[in-house]
Amino acid sequence: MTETDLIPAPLTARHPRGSRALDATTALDAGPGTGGTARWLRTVLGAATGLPLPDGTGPGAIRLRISPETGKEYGPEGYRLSVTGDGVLLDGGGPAGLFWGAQTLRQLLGPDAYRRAPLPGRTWALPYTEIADRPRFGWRGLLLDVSRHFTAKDDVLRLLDLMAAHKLNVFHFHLTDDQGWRIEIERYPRLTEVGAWRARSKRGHRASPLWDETPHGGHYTQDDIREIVAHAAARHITVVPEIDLPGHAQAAIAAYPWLGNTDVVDTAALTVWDTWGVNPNVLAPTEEVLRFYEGVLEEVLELFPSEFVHIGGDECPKDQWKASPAAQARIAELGVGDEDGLQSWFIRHFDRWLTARGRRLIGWDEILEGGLAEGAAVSSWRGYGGGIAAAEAGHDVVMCPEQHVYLDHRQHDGPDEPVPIGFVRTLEDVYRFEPVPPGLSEAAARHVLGTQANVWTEVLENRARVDYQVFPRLAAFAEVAWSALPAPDDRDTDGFLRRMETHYRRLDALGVAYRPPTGPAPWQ
Ligand code: TNX
Repeated sequence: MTETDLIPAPLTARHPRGSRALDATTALDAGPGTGGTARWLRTVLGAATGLPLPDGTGPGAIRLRISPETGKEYGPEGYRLSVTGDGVLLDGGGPAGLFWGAQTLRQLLGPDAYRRAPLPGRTWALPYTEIADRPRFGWRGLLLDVSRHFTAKDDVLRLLDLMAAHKLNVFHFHLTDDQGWRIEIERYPRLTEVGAWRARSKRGHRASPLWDETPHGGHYTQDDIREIVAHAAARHITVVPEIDLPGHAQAAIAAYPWLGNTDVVDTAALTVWDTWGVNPNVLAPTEEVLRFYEGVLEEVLELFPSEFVHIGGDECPKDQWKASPAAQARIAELGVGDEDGLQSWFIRHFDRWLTARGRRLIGWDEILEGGLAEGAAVSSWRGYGGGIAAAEAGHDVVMCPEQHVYLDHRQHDGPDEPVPIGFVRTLEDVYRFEPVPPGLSEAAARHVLGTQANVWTEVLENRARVDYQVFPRLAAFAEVAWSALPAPDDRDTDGFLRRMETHYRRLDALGVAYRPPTGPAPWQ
């Protein structure tokens, strides 16, 4: 085990023999534009090491710089880190690159640098290092579904810290679904008063359909959201909010029954859904529904500065629209042909609406049905197919095929796996995931913004279970998203697993309840 077992692996790294001690006199020499990373180093590394890292210059200081030369060569997210007998220089291509470099510096200090208080008598040293690094993809994402099971705000903030430690930079926040609406919308208070609660809980443990009569729910106030977005921004993570429509909307319909297809279902009798699966209760295709969601999105845009806004678009069964005279009349009136056209009409509307406000729409690959809206980007989840079609048509895509990077799916085929759902994807499988499928034309490959791991929480009812499913696989995913790995068959899986031995010690220090390589403990 050695501190130089970096994950994700940097582009180039050399470690000459020797190391440089850090102590209470070690200063931070923070050049222009480096204040954010200096603050992070003092707070987070300061807590772990007990080192005050005062302001100062001189040969003993850790120099933080933003340099145009590094930016030119390695991009704004790239960095160079040099630790020699002469000093420590961390040089970012931009503020983000500098911050990712600080993550590498933390790894080099050893697993104890991930604790929240210093161990007595512990001394600190950085191994001599020459690193140049940059990410392969600009979109290195993680989706968390906070609808199926609510995640407390503190746990969201912790997950953002864990993402930063793995150099991931997009947090896809799945805020609404049939089973719960999780974001306060001031003009529609019932969305959270009613839509954030369901009467029963379904426990995911060992995927048994075990119900209890405990109400489940919770939501984030707008101030909670501001805090989450700011915490993410300080870690160079963009939060992409998702407001799912026109399917996955039963929580909203339960709060405001007129949003549903009232001519075919008694939507006033609907409650927040307490079952998993694809829900038949979808939005009615009316102007009033569009206005309602514009109102929601106006507040969402105020809270989230991200370029992309996710509007879902997945798994919208068309049966109610087929049965509804009102929906059929709309199809005729709008001249959209059929139910797929109606779905596409929803998405196109919000594509134009977001574009007019300087934002971009992203949706699940079902938004290809009935024709892709002009400016839309696609999250390709049902395999690569949707992403390939969209990229070849010149649309940006994020590759997150469920067969490879759905972290709610089981990570072993053993009988004692606590969450035995979906495809079996081991740590090694995730390490061999390739976001850009072979055969994609060069022009289309440029539209692959990156990749994303998705954590759906139907069967993940608490933090321990989320930790178990997400880790250690997120470490493999992070390396796939960041590092310049060869084609899957040529990847050094053994070398990665060897480096993981050090990484497990980091996760231990962080208190992450990952799946142990030896398999689940009986209580898991
Ligand atoms: C499919 S991914 C879904 C989610 C589920 C997930 C479970 C997607 C766009 N839709 O609603 O939670 O499978 O793995």
